[in-house]
Amino acid sequence: MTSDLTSSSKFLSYVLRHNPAAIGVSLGDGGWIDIDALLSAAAAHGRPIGRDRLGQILSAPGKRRFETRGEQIRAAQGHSIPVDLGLSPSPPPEVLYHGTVARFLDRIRAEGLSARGRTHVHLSADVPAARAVGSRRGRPVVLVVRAGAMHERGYAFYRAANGVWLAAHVPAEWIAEGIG
Ligand code: HQG
Repeated sequence: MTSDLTSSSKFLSYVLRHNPAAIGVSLGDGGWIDIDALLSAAAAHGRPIGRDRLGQILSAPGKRRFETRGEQIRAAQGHSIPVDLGLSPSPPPEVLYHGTVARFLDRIRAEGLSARGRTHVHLSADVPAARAVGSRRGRPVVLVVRAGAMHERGYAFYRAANGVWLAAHVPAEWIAEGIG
């Protein structure tokens, strides 16, 4: 993405995941909002994003951060505000990965993975994706989560529209190992 597109995408992520009130809008059930209402409010707050640019953001390769439904849009995952995405539990692959950094490992080994500021723990289906998440904070460490076994024990997993896996919590005993 160009830096312009990235900047608009980050702004929309911020509004739709964390702070719709920043531009005076609120999200409906499931975190959806009318695209026109969103773009007008963004423009009124000095962040004009045209339909063309939104289309480029939506179709950009890589992580699909937003999903649309008719004339509505929402963040596919990553919320810190309470949004019920309405996802059904789904059987996960045998293993999922979580990208983090070394300084969090002691606490993660003690407490497991917690959602921290977000509504869910975020898990990736492949190592490169997890490594990319971890590298936002420094040298990445990828943890292997025994998702299949967890699921058999009754833990719920959800797959967001963009393929990110979500869980409420991953107790430490289900974290198998770290890949440096
Ligand atoms: C860590 C991005 C101490 C956890 C990504 C992570 C993702 C603990 C940080 C999405 C812990 C939370 C989410 C514990 C977890 N003690 N630290 N018990 N449990 N942590 O940003 O997974 O690119 O809320 O390892 O791609 O990093 O912005 O979660 O380092 O999908 O679209 O606490 O955000 O999406 O950090 O990232 P975050 P995350 P975008």
